[in-house]
Amino acid sequence: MPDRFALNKTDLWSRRHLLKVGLAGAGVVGGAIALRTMWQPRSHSVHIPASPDQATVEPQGFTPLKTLRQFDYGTVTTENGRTVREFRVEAQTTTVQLNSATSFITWNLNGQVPGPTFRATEGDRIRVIFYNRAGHSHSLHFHGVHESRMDGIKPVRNGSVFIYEFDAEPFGVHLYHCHVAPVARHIGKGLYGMFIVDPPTPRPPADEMVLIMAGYDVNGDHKNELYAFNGMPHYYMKHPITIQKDQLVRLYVLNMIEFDPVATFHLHANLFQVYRTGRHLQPDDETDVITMGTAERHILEFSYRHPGKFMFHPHQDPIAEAGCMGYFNVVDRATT
Ligand SMILES: [Cu+2]
Repeated sequence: MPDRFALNKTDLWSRRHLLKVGLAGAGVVGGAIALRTMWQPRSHSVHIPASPDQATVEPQGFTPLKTLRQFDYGTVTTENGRTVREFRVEAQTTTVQLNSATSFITWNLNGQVPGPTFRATEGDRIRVIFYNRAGHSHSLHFHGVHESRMDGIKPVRNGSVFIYEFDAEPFGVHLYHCHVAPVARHIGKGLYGMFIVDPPTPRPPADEMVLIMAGYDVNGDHKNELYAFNGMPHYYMKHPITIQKDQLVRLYVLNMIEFDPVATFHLHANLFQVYRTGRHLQPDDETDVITMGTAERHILEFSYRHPGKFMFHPHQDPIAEAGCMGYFNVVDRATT
């Protein structure tokens, strides 16, 4: 991207400034035809059981439930007959209380760790307007296929904007993260998220959810002292994820743990179909433990025959016991 897109203004979101850099005509600020589709559920034919636990908002200001079932489809416009999805994200610095004894300064997108789950269909044009207000240089490096200048390895200075634009390809489960060195530190402080590219023919309806595993090095010793699914240690132990008996669950799972070479994902009392990197429409494997290196991700599909509470966690048990562990609460529809 040319340097003219690197700005140093405080009101960069204003239409006036976007016009100045010549982006309004390209649909950057949207228009009458723009359709905001943030947080839409993927399918209306799926029953998501209500759960009193899931209404809980953690006092520290962000909640893992935002990551679990919310997908950001961007602001949709059509340019030259083609779907363009525009996402606006702001890098911020936010202090989060990870537990009663540990507060932690995160670097994050839009005040949430993990960042929003961007979602598109293969072939869409993606435009990510990245405004860095976090106080340090950061960047957004997307996995997937794109040209070199969109690869996100060039730091974006604090107070500047960079616009990443590329095609959503290939379909599958991808991710994005800051690529400023030391990368483990920038990821460990929260600058990462999932990027889902749906196949042109959608997958069958399912209760879709995102679980991202990550670690927190809270004392700077290059080891993780705490771990979490979707940002908050032990959250889904205290707030089990309610799911419907006999209904297909489609889990988009990502290992974003730095410093530990691998983590597994294990599901209790069940097996799941594995779609490696989400790259195929037929499962590659069926198991109950899958091993993932850092940045590996898959689609896992399963349903439960029996009601009750069932754990999920990495089988590296110290990782699980330091916060990366949770429950599914399987309920009959009649009881919800
Ligand atoms: Cu960074």
